[in-house]
Amino acid sequence: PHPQQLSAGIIGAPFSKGQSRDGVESGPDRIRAAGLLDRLQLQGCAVKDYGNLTFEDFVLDEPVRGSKRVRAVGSANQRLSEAVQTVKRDGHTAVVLGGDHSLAIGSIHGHAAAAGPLSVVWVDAHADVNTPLTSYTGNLHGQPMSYLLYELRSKVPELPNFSWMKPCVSSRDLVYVGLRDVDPAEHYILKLLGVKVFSMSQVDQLGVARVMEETCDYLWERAKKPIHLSFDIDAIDPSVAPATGTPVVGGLSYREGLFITEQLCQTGLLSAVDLVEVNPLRGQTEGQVHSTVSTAVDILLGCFGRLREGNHLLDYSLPEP
Ligand code: 6HN
Ligand code: MN
Ligand code: MN
Repeated sequence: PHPQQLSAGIIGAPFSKGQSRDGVESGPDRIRAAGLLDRLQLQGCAVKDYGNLTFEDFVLDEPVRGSKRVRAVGSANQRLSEAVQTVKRDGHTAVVLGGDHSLAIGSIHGHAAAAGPLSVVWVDAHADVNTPLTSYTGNLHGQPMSYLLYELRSKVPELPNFSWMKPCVSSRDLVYVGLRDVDPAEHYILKLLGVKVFSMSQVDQLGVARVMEETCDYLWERAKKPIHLSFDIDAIDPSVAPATGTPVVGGLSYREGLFITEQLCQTGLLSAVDLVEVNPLRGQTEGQVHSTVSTAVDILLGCFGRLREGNHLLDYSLPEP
């Protein structure tokens, strides 16, 4: 689709309690300050900014089965789910600016509640499919997919403030791209469920073009469903996107990252995007922060039709001499 046929509904989700590093809550404002809205509008895309969500504080939020700040994460994601449902019912492609990746719980839940069964493309260095019982860190941002997958329902204990949500994604409708730091239990789960994974090894072997071709073929084998792209900035190599909480060497290049968005946009099925884990406090220099934030902006512009070959508005006409 042409950018002028698209509209973005932007939700800021300044939430950081799915992990332990300060700073990721300033992601939404930094991404806006880098000109996201203006640049989307300049490429012809309609934009509505729904502002930043606010989240409930929990004074007593003791670990549950080793997982940290479960009540805060559950409550924040309930709010996010409702916000995403509103954006989808208003007819926009939803954009969730994180915040940490635990936000995918509410984002994907709300998207599915409004749009029905989804395909999920998860671009990340990590699989984020630990259950509360397998996590080494107790951080919820390493767990969201385990809450969302039907197939793991019986493996996830009941948690406070999570009773509003039910799994809504089938493991056959999930594709990972960019993995290179997967915990043993996560690897076991991915093999057990037969999840489609294009780790960095497959990106090296096939090239990003084949990876995206096979991603679409695989997702469309059964039906063309709306696509939810959950993009963790740490999928991109830390030489380009260092300002993030859990950087891992050997990641996607800037070009591979953009190519993924160009291809997904061209499907015409992209229905919601998360851009998470931008943490300005994790950059060692202002240059590192800038590089990370501007990569995040470019990824989002790619999701809304920006092409590296160039673009022009539909009603463009050459000036007459
Ligand atoms: N992220 N596998 C590790 C954990 O804590 O479970 C890392 C998770 C990283 C999560 O980057 O969104
Ligand atoms: Mn990650
Ligand atoms: Mn992640």
